[in-house]
Amino acid sequence: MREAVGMEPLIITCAPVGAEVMPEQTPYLPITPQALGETAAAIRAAGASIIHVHCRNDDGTNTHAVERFAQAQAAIRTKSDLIVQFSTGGAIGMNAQERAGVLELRPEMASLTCGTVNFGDGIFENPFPLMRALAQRMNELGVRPELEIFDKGHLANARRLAREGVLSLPQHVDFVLGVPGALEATVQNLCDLVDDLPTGCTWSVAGIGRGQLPMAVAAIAMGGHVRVGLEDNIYFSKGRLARNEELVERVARIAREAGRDVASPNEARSMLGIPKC
Ligand code: KMH
Ligand code: ZN
Repeated sequence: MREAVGMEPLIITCAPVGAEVMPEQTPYLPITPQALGETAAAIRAAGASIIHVHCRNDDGTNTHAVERFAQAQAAIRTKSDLIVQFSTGGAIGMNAQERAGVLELRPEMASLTCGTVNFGDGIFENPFPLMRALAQRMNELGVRPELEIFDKGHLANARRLAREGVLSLPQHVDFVLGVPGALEATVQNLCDLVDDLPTGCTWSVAGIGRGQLPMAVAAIAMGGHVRVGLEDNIYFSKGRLARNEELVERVARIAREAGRDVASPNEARSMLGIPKC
């Protein structure tokens, strides 16, 4: 582990809405494309460089409709220079066509979950044929994958996809820790995953619920990157609901106080090998 001074600037990803949190739980979810655009401007000002996008219908229910993602992409682009990363995970139960369809809009990045996992009482299904299809379409369209790793075996699955030739390595990896049914959000688990990373991969961590802040602090110290946002955690502190920009701003402040700069979107693009916009 290197000293904070001299580490790469911190890339902060914000996942502002997700598929599972409902408007009854918090008033701060960006539901419409316009709200996603406003959120993009606010989180950019707070220090984010990547936005991880899910979409909702006007009534707050989840949707993976290509048209809605196109509107969100346009709104985010109008309001910010953030790296736009679409979810291909969608929501539990979504079929492969729905999940893959949004890639046709050629976002700069898209998530690629690298294995099936328990997800609360449900199962987030990611069999190899689906992973291959998503990875291949990303290759064809020039979309950079972010490998979503919910469990340790998912890194082995990514290496298998690479051996098969459908995924090039290294890539940017996001460890999602603390989902009920998957790997817990502990510093030991994070260290084990980082030790097992394919050579040259950059990494971030998304801690779920109360794991969000401790995982962010650990990543800042370890030289990794951080994802925050209401998709993963709706609280700023016990009993106090968060706004997305507050979660980003807190991580940026802690990083700077620890001697680590915060990356702009174009700095993040150059660190991740994505062409500047
Ligand atoms: N909503 C989860 C079941 C992703 O965006 O790629 C999956 C998810 C992962 O959110
Ligand atoms: Zn997501």
